[in-house]
Amino acid sequence: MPDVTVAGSASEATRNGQPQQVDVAVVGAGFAGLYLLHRLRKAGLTAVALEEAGDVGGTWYWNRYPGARCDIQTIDYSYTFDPELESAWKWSEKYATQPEILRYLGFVADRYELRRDIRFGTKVTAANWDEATERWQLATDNGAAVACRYYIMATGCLSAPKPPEIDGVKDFKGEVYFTGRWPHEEVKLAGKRVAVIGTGSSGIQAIPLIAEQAAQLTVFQRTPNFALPAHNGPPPADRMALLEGDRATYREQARWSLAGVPWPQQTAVSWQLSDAERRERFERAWAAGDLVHILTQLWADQGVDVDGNALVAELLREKIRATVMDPETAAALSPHDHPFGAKRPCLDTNYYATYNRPNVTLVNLRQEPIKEITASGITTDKRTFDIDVIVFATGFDAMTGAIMAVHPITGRGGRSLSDVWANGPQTYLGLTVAGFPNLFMITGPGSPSVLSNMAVSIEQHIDWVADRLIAMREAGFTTVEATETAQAGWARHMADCATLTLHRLANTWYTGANVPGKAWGVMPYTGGVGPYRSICNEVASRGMLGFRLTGPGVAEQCNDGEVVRLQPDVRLVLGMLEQMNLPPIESLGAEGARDFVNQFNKARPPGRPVGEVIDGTLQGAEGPLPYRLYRPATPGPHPIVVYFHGGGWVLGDEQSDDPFCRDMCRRSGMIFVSVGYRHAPEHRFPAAAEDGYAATCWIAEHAAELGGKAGPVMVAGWSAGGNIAAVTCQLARDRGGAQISGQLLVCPVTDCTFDRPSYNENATGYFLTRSLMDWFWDSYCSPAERTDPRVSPLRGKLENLPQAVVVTCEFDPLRDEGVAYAEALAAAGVPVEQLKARGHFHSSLTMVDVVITGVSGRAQMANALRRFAGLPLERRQGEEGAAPGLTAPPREIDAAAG
Ligand code: NA7
Repeated sequence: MPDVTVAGSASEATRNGQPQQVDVAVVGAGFAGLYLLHRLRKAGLTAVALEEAGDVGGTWYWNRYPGARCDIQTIDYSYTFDPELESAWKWSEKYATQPEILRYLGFVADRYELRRDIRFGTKVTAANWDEATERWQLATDNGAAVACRYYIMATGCLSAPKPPEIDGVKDFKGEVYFTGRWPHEEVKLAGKRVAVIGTGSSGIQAIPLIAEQAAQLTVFQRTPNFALPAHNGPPPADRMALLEGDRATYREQARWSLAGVPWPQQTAVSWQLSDAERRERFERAWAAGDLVHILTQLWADQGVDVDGNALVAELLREKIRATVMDPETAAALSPHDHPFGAKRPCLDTNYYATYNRPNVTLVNLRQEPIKEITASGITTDKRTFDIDVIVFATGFDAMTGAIMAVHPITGRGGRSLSDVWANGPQTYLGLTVAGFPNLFMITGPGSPSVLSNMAVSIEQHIDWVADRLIAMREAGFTTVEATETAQAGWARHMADCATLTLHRLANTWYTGANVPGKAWGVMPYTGGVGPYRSICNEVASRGMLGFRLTGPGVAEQCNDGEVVRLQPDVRLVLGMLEQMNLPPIESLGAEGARDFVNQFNKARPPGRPVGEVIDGTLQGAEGPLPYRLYRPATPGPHPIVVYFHGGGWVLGDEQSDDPFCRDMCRRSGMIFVSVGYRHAPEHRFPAAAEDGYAATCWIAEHAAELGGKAGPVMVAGWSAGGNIAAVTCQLARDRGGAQISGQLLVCPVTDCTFDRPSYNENATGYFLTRSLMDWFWDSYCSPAERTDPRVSPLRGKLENLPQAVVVTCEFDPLRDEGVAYAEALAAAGVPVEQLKARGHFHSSLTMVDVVITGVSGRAQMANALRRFAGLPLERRQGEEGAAPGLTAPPREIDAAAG
């Protein structure tokens, strides 16, 4: 397709030397720029797109290297805004080639006559916010400047190629190509000695085709990547049937899915499946040749848990070993330094088999880094390669490069975006930046973008922005700007989401680690497309939460705040509970409530395997009580933790916190004995407290019989169980009973008053409600009994109690009484550690394998128990955050070249 030259729209302005005046200026005419023009035009806004290339296409204009294809199935990687467009275009392949995608974008540009508003061959060289006129002033390298109300970066995430950072590139006398800037003319490689540097998606797509042409191909690999055969061909019949069966539903499901492609949510976790079942699922995914499938459909823990992920990674490495004949080459091609999916996996056609060709050599830069590029070739630490052509497939300054590095953007008060982002990109929703009014980014850092089907994310972003501009026009607003509060909240939410996934455990372009000196951080939004969409909708429905809006003659509007304060998985859990529209538990009566809890618990993921689980009977205060013992798989004897389950003294039993007990047993390496104490209303105060104390004495006396270490025990409990654990410590001290070396109190009930702020702030909406607590108290105690320290331990004597860890959750009615107890213990001279779980609710830390962001909290609790028992602390990869919500620190990327 011949390139189009500068469109006519700027010519008049150019002639009279005036800036071109438009409502909206857009940078880029790729997937995003084209749809923007269409949407803005439909909204009655004047717009111009400024595009450096000679035609539409964006990334698909530049990336013309051999083998370039999309890696999301093309039926999904398409516009969906117009059903007629969908029926007017048929993709010929499952993964279309670059020329076909470019033809598609040209077809769209023609169909909606978009080219008339695009100035091709035009680069923006500077963008300044003019406070006086409240417009962006853009300088360009071709034709008129532009003045616009709104400035929208539709620059893509992978459009600023990264310099090769290898000494001597300029000295090389042969041909040099970059995959991201491939020539339009045919590149002849036949009979030549070709080097490819880089084995990301571009390298992996190009290498097999280059190998077929070149006399000799040498691949210089720094980090091996996981690749999956694309099994290209016509669009698969099963996916086509799904799409064509009900196109509207299919598209809608994509919009609310996690990755922007409709696949069901997996519920089975890896340890529930046998080796054969896992292999069967894996082989099905391997045969499907689909990244979203293999990344989401194997088992539920593959993307969030290092152990669940390691199982996939090993199956993939097995495939590499089975394909590549030379074991040394196979080993070099096998990734070991990152979880599968943490770095963008690739789709390939004959990639691994290419290394069986006699004309292909793999150079492992981890073993022999490139020293320099010379006039005639490439020299490593060990050898010299004579080369005619070098292909750099070295990637991009991703996500921020195209926005920040391409031209200076100066916002309010003369602040430049590069300064504001010097320590990493800061955005609100990935769409806007505080201090840069009326500036929007499509798929910017902080948006699901590259972790999603871009086509779906682009349409969502653009629809949201266009709808906001229309609403502002109707209300008379002319400026919109994110607040610092909202932006800081988004950064926190981004970090919380990143804790949930394994992306933080790899050095990749997602984290900026591929560009020397770039600030480290997970740049795309990892919370998923559907949750992101609902958050954007919430921002709009809550009066543009986190934005300041101004306009002539209208009062300023600023509904400041953070849109998501809950941990992302807590938000999902609470959202699901809300949708279930459950009756208040307290309205069910004790029996009804117990049935409900049993049913509810049946639906949760099972606990993980431990060494042994034994059910038995112990002696309580007034008779036998059941217990369940969890023993670690490691050799004993182990220290013993006496555990009291939650349930408001009314609900639950020795099995009801099963996943939590298993998890804590595994993490701490200790025996957990969960006690089935008596319940109210059948057994009212002080039955539960007395049982707690009696059970602890019995367990301490029978430690050896139970296979535990003789000596002091520890006590732990959640909610009302935390109350029993705290009370047990006071009784043991006063009555000279069991020796207790430490107490772990998770969201404990410590006092009978409801007047602390958390009881009002979190009275409803966070599962444990104020009225449920009211019912629990009424069931267990008369008003006169409530101040007794055996149920309100905060009112007891606190000196000389065992050291403690008190865990509280931000969105829990019990938060403040937990904090009060910790503070009172400290004031009484008891060594106490407080763990405050930000963004969590009452059940967060016990909902194992549901609230994944609770992992680091449980890791810290287990370490506290180990400290109580005098054992060394444990560190597991990916769980070392200092508090729930913290991301792991970056690791150094090895310098393998230059
Ligand atoms: P990627 O995925 O960033 O890959 C770039 C590759 O180049 C990767 O293997 C890098 O190794 C390697 N590289 C980069 N710099 C050097 C130097 N200096 N020396 C040696 N090797 C180097 O970019 P792609 O274009 O392949 O793919 C980008 C995305 O486009 C892709 O994920 C799809 O979404 C589409 P490293 O891993 O950094 O050690």
